Amino acid sequence: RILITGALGQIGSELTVKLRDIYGTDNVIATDIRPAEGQETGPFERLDVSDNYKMYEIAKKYEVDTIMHMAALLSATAEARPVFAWNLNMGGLMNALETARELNLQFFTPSSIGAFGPTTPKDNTPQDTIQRPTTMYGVNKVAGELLADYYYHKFGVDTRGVRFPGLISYVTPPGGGTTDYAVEIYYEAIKNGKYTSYIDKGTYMDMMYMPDALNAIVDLMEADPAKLKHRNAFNVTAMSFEPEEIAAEIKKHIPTFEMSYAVDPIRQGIANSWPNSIDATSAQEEWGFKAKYDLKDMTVDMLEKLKLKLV
Ligand code: VAH
Repeated sequence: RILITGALGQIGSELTVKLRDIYGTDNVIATDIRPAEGQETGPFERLDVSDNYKMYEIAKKYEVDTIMHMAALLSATAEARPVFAWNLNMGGLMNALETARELNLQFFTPSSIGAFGPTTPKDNTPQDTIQRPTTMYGVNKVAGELLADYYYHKFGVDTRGVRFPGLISYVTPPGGGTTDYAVEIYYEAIKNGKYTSYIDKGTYMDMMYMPDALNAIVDLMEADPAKLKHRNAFNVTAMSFEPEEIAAEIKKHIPTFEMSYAVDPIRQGIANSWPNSIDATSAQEEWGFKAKYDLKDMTVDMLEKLKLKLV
């Protein structure tokens, strides 16, 4: 059985559905600080990840063997509320790791390309390299990677993680991220035929379509541990693009689509501190990571699904 924190979030909401398809509805316990409000499609519990006692109780009650800790504040929100972000992101992670240690659970939590900073090599960023991020989110992600590795080496907890790029999905929009423009642009293209980007043209960032992200989590968690040279966390990516390129891809389907720019200095500053493209060789070699969707395929699917959802 699997316990998911942040199950109503951008990744958590789709991860819950995916895992229930694979392992059975009653074997996936969804939890979130927010009420499910009738979205329940299986076991659901209210959980604020700052409450380590309740987290332990839920894990024990359902006799889970795995915890997937997805609850966190994303980069822009964390930058606006750094102390709150530290307390929630690190406090929640520590509680999840302690629950995994006490109950001997397998453990997953995502890191991010945000774990890299301005002094990290920007192109084809290696798996093992300098990590001195200049955002609170990045500090949380680097500390989180080190803490999860510590729990593996010190206590033998089977911790695993990936550094996700910007994730694009049509189900649950992200909240408070820097890469959210690459999700918003599809919604706006369908609804209004135009989009004003807060990220400037020429700003390359790694991205991935949600189906590939979900497959990566399942593949990593099911991988043979003997083959893992790394644990927290693997670089994974599917594509790298800048706003003009995603706009051009949308224009192939909506020729009248108009792109404009109103750069947000805060989120542009965060984006500038991140890599242009990262190298996913370790994930490919150690557990067979492979992304299926590129910008072309993702755009076809996003526009098709959003047309059904929005009109
Ligand atoms: C964010 N979507 O923008 C998240 C992610 C790599 C980006 O960490 O903060």
